[in-house]
Amino acid sequence: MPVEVTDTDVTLTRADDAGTSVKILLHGANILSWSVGGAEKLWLSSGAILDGSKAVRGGVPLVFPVFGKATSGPTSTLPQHGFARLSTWELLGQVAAEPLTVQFGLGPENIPEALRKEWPFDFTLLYTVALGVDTLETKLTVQNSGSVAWDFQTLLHTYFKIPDVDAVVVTGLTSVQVKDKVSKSEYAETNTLVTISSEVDRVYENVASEVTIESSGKPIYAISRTNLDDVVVWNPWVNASKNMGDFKPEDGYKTMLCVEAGSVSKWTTMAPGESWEATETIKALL
Ligand code: TA6
Repeated sequence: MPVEVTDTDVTLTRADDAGTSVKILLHGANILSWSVGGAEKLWLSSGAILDGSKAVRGGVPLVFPVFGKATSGPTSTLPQHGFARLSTWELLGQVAAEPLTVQFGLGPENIPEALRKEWPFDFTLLYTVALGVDTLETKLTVQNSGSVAWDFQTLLHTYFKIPDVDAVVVTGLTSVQVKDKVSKSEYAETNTLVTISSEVDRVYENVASEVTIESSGKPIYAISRTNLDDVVVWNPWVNASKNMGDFKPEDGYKTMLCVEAGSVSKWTTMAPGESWEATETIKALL
């Protein structure tokens, strides 16, 4: 069965490519697993809460309408990273056979009432997930279906599974302006190969190049984006991992790296009736 649907999740399986599948939880439209030829490409905490009571620790959480925590404005009373990952999305159906593609939708009626009250705007989100032979393509369409303008940020908070954090580098970020949340500083990235040897929490702004993740000198993921100009790189390392109850195993930081495509360094304003679209395509190279 190319598309299997349960009460809580949807699984796409490529009939002609053994072991190539993607599983999406309806809660948050959170991709939980992406396997290529039997090899898992995403990191999911073994302590992840999947019952809809909390954001999922791992896979690809979807951040909307705010990245992080705003200190002012209509999103300032929303939880960190907004409500999209805290809401149950609707499966709208299969929309293509090759690549094997399904679409999910979210509107005001789908989000928890308490959060709807905090952000009372009319909107529609359409989230499309396409499984290729060795690619995972996601597309987010944001629509203002109301009569007043509102602003948003969005990001795909992808937890990549990596062999060894000590052997990983990220390329494509040279000379990019950085907002570093660990050192609380701003600077231009001077390294051609960004390595991870402590807690990293950086927003790379306006990244023009394709970004790749390499392990032991070999590219393992290539990330291409449209309309997602920023890239967040996050690894919680030892202490922050310990401080997250759902981050398991505690040394899981050694085999994960978040490289997150987003539009977060500025706010995008949506006029009534306006539609906005962004895509991310991840290619597994090994
Ligand atoms: O994307 C990086 C980040 O903003 C970090 O600052 C850290 O908070 C991470 O997201 C996880 O956030 P969460 O709300 O999922 O615990």
